[in-house]
Amino acid sequence: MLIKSRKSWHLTENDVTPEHLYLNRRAIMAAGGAAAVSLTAGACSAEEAQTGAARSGMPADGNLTARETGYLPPDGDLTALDAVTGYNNFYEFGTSKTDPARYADRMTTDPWSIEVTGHAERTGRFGIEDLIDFNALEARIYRLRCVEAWSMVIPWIGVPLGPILESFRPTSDARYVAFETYFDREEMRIGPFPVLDWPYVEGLRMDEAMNPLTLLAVGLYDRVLPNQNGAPIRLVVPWKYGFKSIKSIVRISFVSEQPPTSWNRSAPNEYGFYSNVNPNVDHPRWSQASERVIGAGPFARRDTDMFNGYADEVASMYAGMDLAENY
Ligand SMILES: Nc1nc2c(c(=O)[nH]1)N[C@H]1C(S)=C(S)[C@@H](COP(=O)(O)O)O[C@H]1N2
Ligand SMILES: [Mo]
Repeated sequence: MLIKSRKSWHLTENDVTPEHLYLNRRAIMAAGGAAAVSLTAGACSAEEAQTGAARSGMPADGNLTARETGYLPPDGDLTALDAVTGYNNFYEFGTSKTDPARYADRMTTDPWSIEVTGHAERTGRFGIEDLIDFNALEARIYRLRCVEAWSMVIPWIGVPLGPILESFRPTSDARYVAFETYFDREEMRIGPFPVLDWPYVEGLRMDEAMNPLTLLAVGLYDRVLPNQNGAPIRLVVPWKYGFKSIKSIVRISFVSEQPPTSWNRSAPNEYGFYSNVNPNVDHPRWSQASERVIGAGPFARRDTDMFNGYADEVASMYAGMDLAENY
């Protein structure tokens, strides 16, 4: 697949951050087009990663190797790593954008398991190492568009959610998939006045969950996910507002009715179940027509794209639906 050139690929000798190693890899991919490369400095081989693996199945050194499949480059530069990991929404650790980077380290992420329940033939508790093949990860650049009208372009590493859901053999009663975030009052910063009801929950219609764009991410920028970005495993649903991309998942349930979602519960007139990015449907308190580009200076903005730029891949799922009604 051709990759658009980005000015941030022009590297200097001083560029030694993971971010630049990542960009360097992109430049090499663009030039040579190798199928699978590990260019993270010090990345170990698959065997080494296996033997050095912690209980979670994650490579002990935190470096991930991913194939360049299903890679969808949005227009615009990658958001710098320090913005991706320093400007976050993870309300369990506080409501300020810098709280997650300061406090999410307290969260225990190893070992990690996900409980699978509901309308499926295969249910139970699965270790992350049983769900994710760390030797078959994909790298995908997606734009994350927050409902608060800002966006970032993030190189994610993960696996498509669909085949994982299939492996549980959902029955015909499974019409939606519900997700739940880890919750621990000691490790998280839960104040006396609940901003949201905990644990954080989200949901997708079955076809949305199975859409090839829907990613279960375990890393970004060639590294395992930092806690503030939803370690060790989070959803990325690129055509929906960021809050649908639930972090630190501990439960997946196959359900027959549309499941409750945390933001919809807290303000149903502001946050719907679908929450597809739509520049034509304003939030009751602000416009969704454009967005702030995080990490590109205080005035950098761009027009918001329908379905966040992924209309070709997802618009057909909503054919015939009134998107102002089903926001
Ligand atoms: N558990 C949980 N998941 C969450 C959130 C949260 O507060 N708690 N915030 C959401 C919102 S509003 C956004 S915009 C994205 C932000 O992801 P990022 O910090 O990795 O950029 O995470 C989403 N997932
Ligand atoms: Mo968000």
